Amino acid sequence: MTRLILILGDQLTEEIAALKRADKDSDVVVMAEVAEETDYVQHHPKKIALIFAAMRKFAARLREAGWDLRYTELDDTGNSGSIAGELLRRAEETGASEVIATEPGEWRLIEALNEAPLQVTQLEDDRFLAAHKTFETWAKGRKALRMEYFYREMRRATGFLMDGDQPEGGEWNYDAENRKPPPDGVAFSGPMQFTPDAVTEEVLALVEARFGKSFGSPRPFSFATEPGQARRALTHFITHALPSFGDYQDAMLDGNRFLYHAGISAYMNIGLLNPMEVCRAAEAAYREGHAPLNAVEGFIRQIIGWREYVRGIYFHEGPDYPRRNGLNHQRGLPALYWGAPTDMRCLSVAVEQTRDEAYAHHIQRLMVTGNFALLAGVNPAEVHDWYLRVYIDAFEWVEAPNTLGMSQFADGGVIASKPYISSGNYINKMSDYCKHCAYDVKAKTGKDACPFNLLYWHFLDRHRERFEGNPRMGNMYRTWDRKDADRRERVLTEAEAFLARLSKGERV
Ligand code: FAD
Ligand code: DLZ
Ligand code: SF4
Repeated sequence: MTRLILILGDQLTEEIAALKRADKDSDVVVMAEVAEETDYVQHHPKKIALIFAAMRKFAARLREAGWDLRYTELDDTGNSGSIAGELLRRAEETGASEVIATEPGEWRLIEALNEAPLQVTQLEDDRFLAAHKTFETWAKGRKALRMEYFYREMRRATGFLMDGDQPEGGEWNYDAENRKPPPDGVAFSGPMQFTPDAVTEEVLALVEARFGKSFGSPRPFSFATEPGQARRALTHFITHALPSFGDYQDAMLDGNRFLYHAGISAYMNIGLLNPMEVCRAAEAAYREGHAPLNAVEGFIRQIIGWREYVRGIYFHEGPDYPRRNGLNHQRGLPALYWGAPTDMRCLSVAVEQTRDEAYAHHIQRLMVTGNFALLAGVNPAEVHDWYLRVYIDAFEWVEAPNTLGMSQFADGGVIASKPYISSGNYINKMSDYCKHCAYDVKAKTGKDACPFNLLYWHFLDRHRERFEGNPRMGNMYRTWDRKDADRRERVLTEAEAFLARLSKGERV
């Protein structure tokens, strides 16, 4: 009996669960470019181009390997516009009534598949190390679900950087060595770039025609669109950047968009790279003496720690997670997030490179765009929508916990034990943005005062009830309370004036 095997645009590997369960002689593989997926948020055009190009090439590889594969292009007549619709169409065409899928990474699509009038089995996505059951077992009975403890379990489970049952070098985490300010020069020219081939060019023309009005442009396009290229990009990173990844992980530079970051998140998220192979390559670099322990431990922690942990949280917390607003923030997203001119250099750099590259590295996302939105009290649903729209690697399972949990504290502290907030001082220490800024990072009040300095105290003051008792924040409140009353009043009044200008859409 023919069954349909569904492969989604972020499941592009021969190792995907549904395909491993399929029978080449009798089953039919279904892949579809559909408006429901391109339009549920207005994705960055580079993301759509990457997914379509990689989908088309994956489909070609499967056909070559002998699969009966039905592929719907976005412009095909008869395209029903949704994944469920395409499954129904292919079911009628082939006589199939059963679908084998791999569980999607967004509740929205899991629910759509559950509601489809077909018998759909959703298999667990075993590209991830922690199965749902593993995460639930770990989470059960814990008061707080902290990444660090989950990460140690993953280290033990994988054996990465283990020396028997002890962590390599005696410590689980070498972050204390990883907070160096930006270097004078960077000896890495960024992720490997690839010239688009005919398949990618065709997709780029389609994306330009259909999504030309979105934030950002599909061209120039230099991403890997097949596994061989993604592996070369990984090797390029391991060879040229991994040794310095740890030292400069938190640094930011005005003229350098990637520093020593890998630029491989999208490849892992859509199936071009397997996360375990990435970690194996990093560990080998350490064992061969090519990269130091602080760099390799930090890198592996991002993947088997943070990446697995945020996915665990997304599924553990349930479909309402993206709608949480624990601090009741209601401000609309400022226009500067869509490129409206701003005098704040850190924000203009982060937003400009986001538009150009569909990429910003972690500290830019967390401590510049995220920090500002949190301090300004922007509605987390709007912040979530922005992050899901603008980054090439954005899928809700990873984007929502990072945005709502880690960055906006909107989940009430499930992920973070305290909000990630900072004044301008932190940005000044970790970047060279302030040197080129119209504001003065040292000024605490007055017309030149860095807005982060005003908003930082405003945030603490307006959320005193919520955070004063937090043991990790007591010092901040003591510092605030030591300032004389006039000074506090002045900071708050200037912060209010700044927020009022922001709300009116004035240039800030
Ligand atoms: P590197 O800095 O080189 O790190 C290596 C790898 O570690 C990454 O490729 C990524 O797979 C993994 N990683 C690192 N940090 C995290 C993290 N916090 N969560 C999950 N994986 C991590 N990552 C996404 O993949 N998709 C998103 O939509 C996304 N949204 C984010 C939103 C916010 C507000 C924040 C603060 C972070 C977000 N991240 C997201 C995490 C992180 O910023 C990106 O994974 C990273 O910047 C990707 O660039 P890179 O490959 O150069 O990473
Ligand atoms: C992101 C995306 C886009 C833009 N387009 C498609 C598509 O046309 N067809 C498809 O199968 N997948 C696409 N995707 C990826 C899905 O949105 C993704 O599988 C879900 O968001 C779950 O992670
Ligand atoms: Fe950003 Fe303030 Fe520094 Fe300007 S002075 S770059 S606004 S932190």
